[in-house]
Parts: sequence; structure tokens; C-alpha cells
Amino acid sequence: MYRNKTLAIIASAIFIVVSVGCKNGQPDGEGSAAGGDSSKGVIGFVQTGAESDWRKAHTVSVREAAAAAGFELKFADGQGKQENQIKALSSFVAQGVDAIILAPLVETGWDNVLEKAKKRKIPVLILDRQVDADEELYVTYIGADTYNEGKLAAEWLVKKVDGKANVVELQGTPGASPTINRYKGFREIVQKHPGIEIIATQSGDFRRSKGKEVMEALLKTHGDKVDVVYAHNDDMAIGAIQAIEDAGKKPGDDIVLVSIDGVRGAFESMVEGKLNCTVECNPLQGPMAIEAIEKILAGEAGNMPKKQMIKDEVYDRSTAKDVIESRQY
Ligand code: GYE
Repeated sequence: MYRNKTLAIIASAIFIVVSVGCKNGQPDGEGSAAGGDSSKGVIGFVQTGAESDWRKAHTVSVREAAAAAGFELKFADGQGKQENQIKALSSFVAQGVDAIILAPLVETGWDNVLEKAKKRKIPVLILDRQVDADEELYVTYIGADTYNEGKLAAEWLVKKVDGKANVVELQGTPGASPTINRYKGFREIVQKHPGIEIIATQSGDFRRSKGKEVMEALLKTHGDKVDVVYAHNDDMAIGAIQAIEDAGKKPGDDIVLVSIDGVRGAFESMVEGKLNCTVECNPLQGPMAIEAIEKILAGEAGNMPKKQMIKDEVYDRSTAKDVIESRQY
């Protein structure tokens, strides 16, 4: 009897742990709740992963804004795979959440799953990265003008190197809209300056470790020919800085580095003199996204523009020290 009772207590303890760890019968990372109550409604948020410091700040911003507004937020971590994101989105549709926020890993391949949401009349807001899909399938897109960020990085560089340099480029995740846009925007400016040559371009997947790895290989192949690193995000630039130092060179002086995001690590690197410039890309998109969801749920989706862009600034070594304390991410 005593033994049975003990077993029953152990069994119910295991049940509680399992049910807390797998809310709604889903494994962690594919739909775990993140606080807030559901009085206002339930939002399913499908995130790309946690590839960079920018991404971590983005996740926190959305979670906090949802909680502050009184929504329950169900969070799905795509872990860098589109198939995970598609599964999570389908599952949110099946659960009948009130609205979905999708930060799409790549641009294409969303039509089918967005159709499912539309059929169930669940509004979808595309956040941060863009989709290449029929505009009728989502309510609005909110994010940064990543094409312009590529242009701003190039304009800063042209001035810095006086129109003459060999550049190596560290691209973001292949097929992601900021990768495509930062690639194209940079070239729009650079092609007007024949003295600037992009001698190599390779993906570092927006990750610090991959940025370092790719930079090591590029330095082996191109050696002293490399004058400039253009990285599609700060994390890859920080990885490249390590590779440059390991190769016995001085980042920021022997090799100029320009990147995008404006995360704290980039400001620290600029203060140390190792990164030359970062173009801001604001990840604090939660308040804007949640405000839009509130409007959509209040029946005001019809008046909403299809694209809402956030404005960015350029920072370089000369201003880093003065602004670092005021940075929020
Ligand atoms: O630049 C990078 C992140 O989609 C704009 O994704 C975003 C990019 C950001 O991982 O750091």
C-alpha cells in the first residue's frame, strides 16, 4: 500500500514536469508558452532561431511587448530550419490561435502554409524578414529596409577607402531577404566605383562561429590582398575579427571591417578600434508588431499598409564611445 502510494506520487510528479515542459503536448521550442495571460488573445510567434545577438534581442522584444499588452504568446523556435517553421505555423493554425507572427528564415516556400492560415481566417503578420508570396496571404510586413542598409554600408566604405579596395563579403543565410537585399544594395553603390572590387563572397549564416571559419579560409586563399570585410551582420564581423587577429593582423587598421545590426558587441569592438563601422538594424520590433496585431484584431487590417519599414542610422569608430551607453540592445 505504502509502496503504491509512493509510486503514485512519483508518477504524478513526473506528469506535472512533463506537462509543464511540453505545453499543449508540444516539445519545448515548438510551442512553449511565454507568460502573459490570454485575456487579450493568443499569438503564435514563429521565430527563425537564435543565430545572432540581434535575433536574441528581437525575441525578447516580441515576448515583452506581447506580455505588456496582455496577450498570451506561444513561441516556436525554428532552430534555423524552414521545415520547423512550417510545422510550427501549421500547428498554430490547427490550435486556432488568434493571430500569428512569422519571422521567415528564407523568402520563398511559404504559400501553402499561409493558405492554411487564410482558410482558417487567422491573420498573419510577417516580421523582420520578407516573404516572396501572394500579398493576399498576409496582413502586413514590418521590418527594416535591409536593401538600404547594404547601400549605407557601401556609401560609408567608398568614402573610407577613397574608392579603392579589395573587399571580401560574408553573406547571411542563403535565401533570406536581408542576405539578398544587403548583397544587392551594397553592389548598387559599389559598382559605380571601379576601384572597389569584391574578390570573394561566401555565406557565414549570420553566425559568429561561421564568420570566423569562413574568414580563416578567405585569409588563407587571398592573404594580403584583403583590404576590407563587408559582413551582413555584426556577429560574423566579430568572428572575422578573431580570425584576422589569429592571422597576426590588426582588425580595424590592416583590414577595414564594416557590418550591419548595431548590437552591443559591435559598439564594444568599435570602442576597441577593431570594427570600423556598423549600420544599425533595429531589432526592437515587438511594440510595433503587437500594436499592429491589436489593430488587426480590432478589425482595422483594411487600413494597414502592406509594408512598414523601420529607419536605420550609421555609426562608426568616431561616434561609438559617445553612444555606447545609450544602446538598448
Ligand atoms: O541582421 C541578423 C539576424 O533578419 C535583419 O537576422 C535580420 C538579420 C540580422 O540573424 O543578425
